[in-house]
Amino acid sequence: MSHLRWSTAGESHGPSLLALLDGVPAGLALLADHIDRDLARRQRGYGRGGRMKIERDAVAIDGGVRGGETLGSPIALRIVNRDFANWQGRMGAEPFAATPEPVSTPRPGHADLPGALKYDRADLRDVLERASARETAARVAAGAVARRVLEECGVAVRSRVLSIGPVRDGAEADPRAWVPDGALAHRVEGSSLRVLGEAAEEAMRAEILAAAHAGDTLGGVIEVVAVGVVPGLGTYAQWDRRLDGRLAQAAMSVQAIKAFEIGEGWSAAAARGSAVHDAIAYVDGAYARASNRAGGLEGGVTNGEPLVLRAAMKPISTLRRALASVDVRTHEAAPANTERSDVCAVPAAGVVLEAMVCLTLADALLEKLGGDSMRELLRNLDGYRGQLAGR
Ligand code: EPS
Repeated sequence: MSHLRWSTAGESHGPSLLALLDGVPAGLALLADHIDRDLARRQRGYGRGGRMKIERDAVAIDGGVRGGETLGSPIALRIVNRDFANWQGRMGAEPFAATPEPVSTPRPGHADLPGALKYDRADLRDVLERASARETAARVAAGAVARRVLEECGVAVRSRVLSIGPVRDGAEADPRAWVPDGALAHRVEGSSLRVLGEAAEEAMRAEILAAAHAGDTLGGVIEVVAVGVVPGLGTYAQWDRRLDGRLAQAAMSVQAIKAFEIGEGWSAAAARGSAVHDAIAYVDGAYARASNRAGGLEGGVTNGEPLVLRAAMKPISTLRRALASVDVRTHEAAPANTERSDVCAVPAAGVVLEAMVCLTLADALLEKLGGDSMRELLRNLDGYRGQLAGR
């Protein structure tokens, strides 16, 4: 069972989005501002649509925190959807005075059709409101709490965009050089697309503009890095406790993520073992690796090297120049529904992936070290570090 349990609720144009987190130790300094910072990071990025001009995501902490410190009780987070005001009579829990015009032409690639079949809904809005990536705001809020736990334990999690459509950022960066707070991290945070290379950023912006003019959308690849992770999180002892599998589920559960790799992942499959595995040395009383092609995980267990994870996002499935579809009322051919949407949300997905990695790592850390309070968790971490020092 997870040590950090959490879930979200809420529809994209409903009154609010909610997150409930259970298992956060008591005594963690936590302010709404810690959470709002990540909510703001998620809203930025060149290529977002009109909705982000409406929303100004800010959290209300409705439970589990008193006077700026967590209590050890469930933490309840709420983000108001400002757009709800524009959806009166069409969204909300009360019966409607007049039946809203239904959405009846499913978008290829979205949950519209399979969701309507599964839940027996005639109006596809009943599906798309929850399947929408608006839900990721609640994940990011929950992830910001997990990030606070990790920060106290010396772990930093960051992301950068590696490619948008066919445009790749060739800038190489050792995770230790840009995480947590070096000049490179500032460059990524200041970039309109969360990329390192400035030339690549220009080319990516041009690509997004061209896709927008064509009524089309773009995906891309994101790298997430975690530094300061102790060895020994996760275990090879049982399949569902392996940290590689847990990270893969966390990443793959993010809307529009279609592929995931750890370390060299895909390219390792084409190389020989001698060029893939990271030779082990012992330097100044500690184990050391000259390379980190494993991405910080061996046997489903962290090995003390930075975690290096990559995820691929498909192009958003709401296209202004709609793809062919079928009206579910008549079965006649009809262009797919065209909700207002983003052209490219890859930078935002990077912030969401950070949140998912924070939640997964905080869970694994609490599994390893326990702790009802932060004092207990940090004492246990210290003890474990002491134990490792002699090895
Ligand atoms: C989304 C559609 C758009 C995006 C939305 C995700 O929303 P709307 O239909 O209201 O314009 O803006 O993303 C967000 C609202 C967000 O906060 O990220 C979709 O269909 O997934």
